[in-house]
Parts: sequence; structure tokens; C-alpha cells
Amino acid sequence: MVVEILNLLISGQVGLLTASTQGEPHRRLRRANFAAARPVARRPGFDPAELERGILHLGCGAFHRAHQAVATQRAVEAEGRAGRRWGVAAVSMTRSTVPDQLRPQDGLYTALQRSEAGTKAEIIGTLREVVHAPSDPLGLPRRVSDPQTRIVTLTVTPPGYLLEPATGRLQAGHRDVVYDLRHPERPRSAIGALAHGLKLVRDAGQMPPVVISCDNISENGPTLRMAVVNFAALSDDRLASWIMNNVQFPATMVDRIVPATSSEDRADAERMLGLRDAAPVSMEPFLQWVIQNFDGPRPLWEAGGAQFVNDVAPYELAKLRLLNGTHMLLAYIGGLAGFRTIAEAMADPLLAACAETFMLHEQGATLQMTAANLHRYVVSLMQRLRNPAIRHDVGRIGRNGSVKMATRLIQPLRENLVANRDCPCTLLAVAAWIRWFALREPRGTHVHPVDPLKDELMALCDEMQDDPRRLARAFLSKRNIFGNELPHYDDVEEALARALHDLQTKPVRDVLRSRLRQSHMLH
Ligand code: CS2
Repeated sequence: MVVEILNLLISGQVGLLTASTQGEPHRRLRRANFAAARPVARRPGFDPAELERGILHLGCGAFHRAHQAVATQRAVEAEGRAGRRWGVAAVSMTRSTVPDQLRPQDGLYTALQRSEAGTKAEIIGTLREVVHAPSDPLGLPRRVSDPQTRIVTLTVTPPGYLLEPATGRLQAGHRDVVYDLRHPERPRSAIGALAHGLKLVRDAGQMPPVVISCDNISENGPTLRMAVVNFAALSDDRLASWIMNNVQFPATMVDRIVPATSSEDRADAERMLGLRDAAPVSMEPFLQWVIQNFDGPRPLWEAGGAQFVNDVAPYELAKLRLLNGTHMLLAYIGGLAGFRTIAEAMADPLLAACAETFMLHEQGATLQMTAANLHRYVVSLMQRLRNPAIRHDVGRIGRNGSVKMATRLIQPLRENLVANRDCPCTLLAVAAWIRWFALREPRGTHVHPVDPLKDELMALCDEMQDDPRRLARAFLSKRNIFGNELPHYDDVEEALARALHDLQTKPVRDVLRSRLRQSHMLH
């Protein structure tokens, strides 16, 4: 009962008398009353009720609502009447939390842009419809094939692509793949929904929508195409080649730091709007969206800060390695050191120095960037990662490391090893990640492993009984995470074992201090 009431409070279905309301519960944010929002909040420059559903978005988490939905708001505003076709039907793939929160608000929510200088609030009105896939009467494939849908965008997180991390091939035996092949009209996965939706498009002789991955995975466009084509080939080779030849899957690079929504966000949104909002999102001021050029109609996303380019790869590689890789390092080492958020970890001079060294001398050495550009990028990132107004939980960033590791840490490590460059910070980050599974007593840390391979990796740690050498060997031999044997394998194994031993026997900050001294980053 208590849990139910809590859920209702969180989803905003039950009014909560907050101090700011002084006894009168505020009205809920919705179309009928959003004009009454306090003027301190920016409102959409269009009537959200007039939007059509030109975009189908799969994966309606905070990132989509803080990034593409905001850029789309600018695009619709910039285009005037013609922009109205670019409303979004946003789909929650599994849980009903976001639809339950947003439907009573007609899809409206508050974007809270946070920095040290303060918080800016904006009501976002681009979500024309919020869909809960498992209970959607229409089913996702029919939405993909709806002629109104000109663009399908995705933020379904890396595991949503159902790919083997090290090989990039579809896991044909994955339970969602098996399920979706049996239930093509009501698939569970985005990949199954796209494959069957595109089949309906082909069968009806329609023009296919453009399918745009906005996930942080390397070469996200070609990767998504491969996943959908592989899936289609499991039942229909001709469909697979039709998709290959007729559907555009442009690559993108997306960047904005967006922590999970907290009760503080809800309280701030209510205070700033004078209306209750069950689903605000918090974000940093920075936004970057680089999209590979494609043919066909599209929103004027440039108005929201997007760049259209022929080759996204250099942008994507820099971002994955410098930002996402550093996030992983800060989360795994910072979590072990007892820091709760990325900003807290960055406020520690030793961790900040480690992050900077890692970016400038390890990850940065693998990028085709001039020294000046790399320096600028790192200076900007150090500032973004330090933003104290963004409470980005290390446990959250640390999720799904086994899936994210290959592109963010291991591939650059491999390239550095080939070039005979040492990578003490990378190996310390990998060792810290292994410690997340090995720790039996995580007291004093912020270690919360959430990973598709969690049980397997924890069992492996138990089996190796904390012997650093055996642990290092056992992890490095996991081909599905680390790929083929790393160059200079014996040295890597030894260095990883040493890092594991240090983390087991000394306080994390002492380990950092001595490593930074060794690499002359600390005097
Ligand atoms: C983070 C990203 O959780 C993670 O993997 O590194 O969500 C990161 O905040 C975004 O990519 C920033 O653009």
C-alpha cells in the first residue's frame, strides 16, 4: 500500500502538498493550463495540440527528452506552420512509468538546464503522443509503416541492439530475437519492430522512413542497419536486401549530459512553473548533435544546434573515447573511492588529474585531432564533468560496462598498445570495473553493478578467489568483452594484475597518487 501511494505520488497522480504550494496544491502541467505557467519558464512557440506525428521515437527516456525533443522544439519553432508535421510519437519500450507520468500532462514536461550559474526552465511541447509499447493497441510495426512517420529515431541503449559486443553481429539466439520472430506484429525489441515495420512498408509499396539511431554506440547508423538487416535475414532474405538497398540509416553523434530525474527536479520544476510536473528532465547547457546528411524531408534541427555532415566518424570517436570513456573511468574508480556522483569525483584533485591524463595522453593519443583541438575539447569536458549542478550518479554511468567497454576503453587501449604507448589510467579503470564485481563488502563505496553479465562476472570473481593474476587472465580471456587477444598480452595481463592487487590492498586515492607520480602527472 505504502509503495503504491509512493508510486502514485512519484507519477503525480496524487497531489502532494509541498511547502512551495502554501496549502494549495498546484495544478498539473497540461495543455489546458500551460499558458498559466509562471513567465520564468520558457514555453513552446507553437500550439502542441496542432503537431502531427512525423517522428516515431523508440526509447522515451530522459536523454531523448533532454536532447532530440528539445532540438525538435527549436526546429518546429523555426519552421513555423510547416514545422507542425514534426511532432513526436515517443515510445517507452518496456516500462509504463514515463507514459503514466506524461499522458496526464498531454506529453508536456519541463527541461531544466542546470549550471553553476543557475537553472533555466523550458516547457517542451514536441511529444505529441506518448506510447507504452507492450499495451499499445496499434503495435510498433504499424507505427513504423504509418505514412505519416517520415523519421524513426532511437535511444534504446546499447543492449537494445541485441548485438554481440565484440563482434557486432546480431545475437540470433537472444531471447528477444527468438520472441520477435514468433510474434512479428507485437515485437518486444526495437530491432524486431523495425524489421517487421519495414516489411509492411515494402509490402504496401510505400516510401520507407529514415531510421536514425541516437544511441552512444560506435557507427550507430551502420550498426543499426546491420542489426535490422541481420534480423530480417533470419526469416526473409529478400526483405533483408530490400532494407539494405532502400532504407537510409544515417549515423549520428549525440552529446548532452542528462542525469536521471530526481525528486529535487520535480520540486524545482514545480517551484519555477507554479504547476506540478511528474516528469521534468535535468540537463547541462551543452548540446551537440552531429547527423550524417540524408535525403528526404526532415525538421530544421540546425535551429536546435544540430550539424549535418558527410562523415560523423571523427566526432563520434572523439566523443565516445573522451567523454564516455572518461565517464566510465570516473564512475568505476570514483565509485570505489566512495564518491556518489561524477561531479564529486571530479572535485577530487587526484581523480580529476587522472581523468585529464587519461584524456590527453591515452584516449587522445588515438584520435586524429590536432593538439590544440584536443586541448580545447579536454578543457571543455573538464568543465562539463565538474558541473556541480548536475548530479550524475556513478552507479548509473557504470551500468552495462561489459557492453560499453569494447568501444570506449578496449579499442583505444588496443591502438595504444600497438603504438607502444603505456595506458596506466585505462588499465586502472578496467581493474576498478573488475573490482565492482569482485567486492563482497561494498561498504564505503558507491558500487552497484548492473550489467547483463553481472552473475557470470561475479561468479568468475568468486572462482578466482581474489587472486589478481588469475582474475586478470580470466577477464582478459572473455572474448565477448575484450575481443581478440590484446597486443603485448603478457605485459597487459601483468599490469592489470598489479592494478587489481593495488586496488585490493590500498586505499583508492593512494593508488591514484602513486600512479600519477609514476607518470609524472603529479609532483
Ligand atoms: C554516459 C552517457 O551513461 C553513460 O554511458 O557516459 O550517457 C553520457 O552522459 C552521454 O553520452 C553524454 O552525451
